[in-house]
Amino acid sequence: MSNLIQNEKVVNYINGEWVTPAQGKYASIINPANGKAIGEVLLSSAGDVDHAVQAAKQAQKHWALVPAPQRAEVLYRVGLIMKDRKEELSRILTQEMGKVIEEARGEVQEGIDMAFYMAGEGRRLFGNTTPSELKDKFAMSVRVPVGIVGIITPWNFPIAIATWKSFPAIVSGNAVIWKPATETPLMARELVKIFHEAGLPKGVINLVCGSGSQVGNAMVEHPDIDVISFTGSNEVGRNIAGTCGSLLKRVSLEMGGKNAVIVMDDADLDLAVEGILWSAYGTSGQRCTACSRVMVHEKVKEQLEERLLVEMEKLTLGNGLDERVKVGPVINSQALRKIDEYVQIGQEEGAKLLAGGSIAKIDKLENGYYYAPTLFTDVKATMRIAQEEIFGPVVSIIPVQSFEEAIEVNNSVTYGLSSSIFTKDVNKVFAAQRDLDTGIVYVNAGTTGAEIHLPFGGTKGTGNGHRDSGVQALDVFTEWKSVYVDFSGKLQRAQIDVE
Ligand code: UN1
Repeated sequence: MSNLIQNEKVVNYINGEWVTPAQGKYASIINPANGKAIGEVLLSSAGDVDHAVQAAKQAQKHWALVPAPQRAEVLYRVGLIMKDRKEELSRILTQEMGKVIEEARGEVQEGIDMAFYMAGEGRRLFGNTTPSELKDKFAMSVRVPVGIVGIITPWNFPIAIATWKSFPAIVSGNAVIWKPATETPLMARELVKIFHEAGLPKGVINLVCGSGSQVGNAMVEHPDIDVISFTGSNEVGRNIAGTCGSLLKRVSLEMGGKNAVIVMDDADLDLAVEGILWSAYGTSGQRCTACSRVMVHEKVKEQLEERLLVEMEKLTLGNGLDERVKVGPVINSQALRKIDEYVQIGQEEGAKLLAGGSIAKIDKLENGYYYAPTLFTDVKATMRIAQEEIFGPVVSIIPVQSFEEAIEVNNSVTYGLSSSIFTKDVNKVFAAQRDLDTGIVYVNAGTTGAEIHLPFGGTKGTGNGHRDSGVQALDVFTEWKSVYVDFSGKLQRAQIDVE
């Protein structure tokens, strides 16, 4: 295999320059496929965040005055460079995060799509014109940038999620401070290098690497960061929301899911099996949208289980750089332990283990973090394995007796990101899309695979009402300004001079 990464050092990028402190602490970057260090990342402090914010404030004043179509051209060039470098970026992504190369290519493609989509937005950024109550008066509302945007991104989609947030922020005239996950700073560095090459003015994006407790907190608390956009765990998200609430700072949160596939008795079972496997074990179950529950009608339960088990045999586990591998490692040893703990919990709760259920050892890769794709059945909707986000390759089959019960079980969790139903009954299709309490609903497909030009996010504990990607992402990064132009030549008083 060529182009293997080693000895990389990721530092901060502030005001258009890579900043290497004379003294600084670093954390190792580990390839989860074999547990080997491939580089190190700077652990920054609150002072570094402030340095970046000062640079961003200067830059933003000018950037906001660049016409939006010109700002968009930078994103267009970003998209072209990403497209040229797609294979190289995908290989870095697999080595840093572990997802299989085919999925890494898919993730980079999401970023490319987002670049071209948001580049187009530079020629729209639509506002509204609205008739005034008064004669010879023009009324409109326009989007204006919020100012300084803080984005905090996770390791599971280190480039796609960063593009969902930074591209709309940048095209709408903001400057960005970006804290990537400490597990995946190499992808962040690559995206920043691409911005640089595409001609983004200095200070418009600033990368500050480090931990959530240092860098993340400093960003959330910084008085000059106007909005925080975060994707990550529910626990961290709630803390961020608390602080932002007390500071009256705008915050957009995306905090995972407990996503389910419903299989009705009239479903195409082969299709359902494919959909479940792809959404459950793809990315080793480490997508916010991953399928971790299957509500199957009892009439087809046994058939579905049999077919799932046959197909699960074919899921080769291993290093994602190998094109034949279907399931890669999980991110690190803590994740491996957490998944294993949940499997123990499931067994203690009385769920029946049909497949997997253990840490996998793979020849020559014994230090990688592999978990065997795991399937439980006869799970009750109230069990912890059916309620809590595991973020690993573990699926719970919950037998149900009716469509209504399936919907109820789907909606019984605290999360509301994605859901899916396999059925041929058009009435159930329309009822399900209405009644499933999630931000994303799929019919005759798994729970993963959201497209970037639609809003991404969910209900209940998944978020706080904002959306990533789609045109709706602009709402996170812009203020609405209402503008009234009176061309009557006299003072007209609204609500009073209306006769
Ligand atoms: C995530 O796991 O946070 O819909 C993002 C999907 C991908 C994005 C997932 N397009 O599965």
